[in-house]
Amino acid sequence: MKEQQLWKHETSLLLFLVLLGQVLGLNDDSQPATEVCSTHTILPGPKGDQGEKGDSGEMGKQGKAGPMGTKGDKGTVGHMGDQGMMGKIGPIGRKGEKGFKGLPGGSGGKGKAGSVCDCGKYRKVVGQLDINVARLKSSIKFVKNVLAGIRETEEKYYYIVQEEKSYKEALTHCRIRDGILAMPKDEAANAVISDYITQSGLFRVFIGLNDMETEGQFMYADRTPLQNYSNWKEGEPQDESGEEDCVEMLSTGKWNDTECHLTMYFICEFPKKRK
Ligand SMILES: *[C@@H]1O[C@H](CO)[C@@H](O)[C@H](O)[C@H]1NC(C)=O
Ligand SMILES: *[C@@H]1O[C@H](CO)[C@@H](O)[C@H](O)[C@H]1NC(C)=O
Ligand SMILES: [Ca+2]
Ligand SMILES: [Ca+2]
Repeated sequence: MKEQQLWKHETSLLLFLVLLGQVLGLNDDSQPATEVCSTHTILPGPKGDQGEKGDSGEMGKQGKAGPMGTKGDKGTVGHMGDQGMMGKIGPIGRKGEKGFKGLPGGSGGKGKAGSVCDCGKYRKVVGQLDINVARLKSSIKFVKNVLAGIRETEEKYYYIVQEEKSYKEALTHCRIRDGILAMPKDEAANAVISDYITQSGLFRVFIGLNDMETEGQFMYADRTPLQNYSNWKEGEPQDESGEEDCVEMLSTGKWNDTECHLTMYFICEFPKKRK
């Protein structure tokens, strides 16, 4: 039964092939129908082995961009960056307030002992020169001032020294210049001195009169006592404290006993040399 069916099937296939050959015009030439038909053994062979795997195809076209994805989660904190460059120098600030005064420094060390070389004698000379220069300066100043404002009478020159000194310093000042604190021994001399004080714009000067030796017994700077002339201010001399032993002349020409340690201007007198 099976063989019959198979054969029937084969016959159908053969007939199909003949018809196919006629349609394709194969009968006339290379593939004679007789040859095909000559054998009845043309049967389909067993299924061949699977063919070799084909070459891979060309790369396909790039696909279209997909839709935007959803927002991702927040990332973790990044690493700390490198330190930046140093900034520019700022503008100059305002001047600060003055600081407190510093503590006084310690005293300096003791100096070295002086050398015993020959320079010693030169030092001595230089030292003496310094003293001489200082004296000369003082003398020049004195002379300058004297020329600027001296007063004179028949017998004397008067000069008001405008340096504040105590009575004793004033005495010395006049004496080292070969003079003496002025001693008004008469009306004329007293008037010259008082005019001089007024014209100098002063109020008082020391004159050469005191009672330092015996209280109440006034003596001139040349140790002569008051005799026929005096010109005390009314109420003077008044020495309740016992400390007013020197005398000042006021610009009015009046005298007043006052304290010797007070400092004020004073007037010197210089005798004119007899011819
Ligand atoms: C003072 O006066 C007396 C008599 O009045 C006189 O003898 C004497 O010489 C005068 N003294 C002086 C320094 O002028
Ligand atoms: C007289 O001297 C006294 C004592 O120095 C003084 O207090 C008084 O003011 C003086 N008088 C005059 C008018 O300067
Ligand atoms: Ca006195
Ligand atoms: Ca007095």
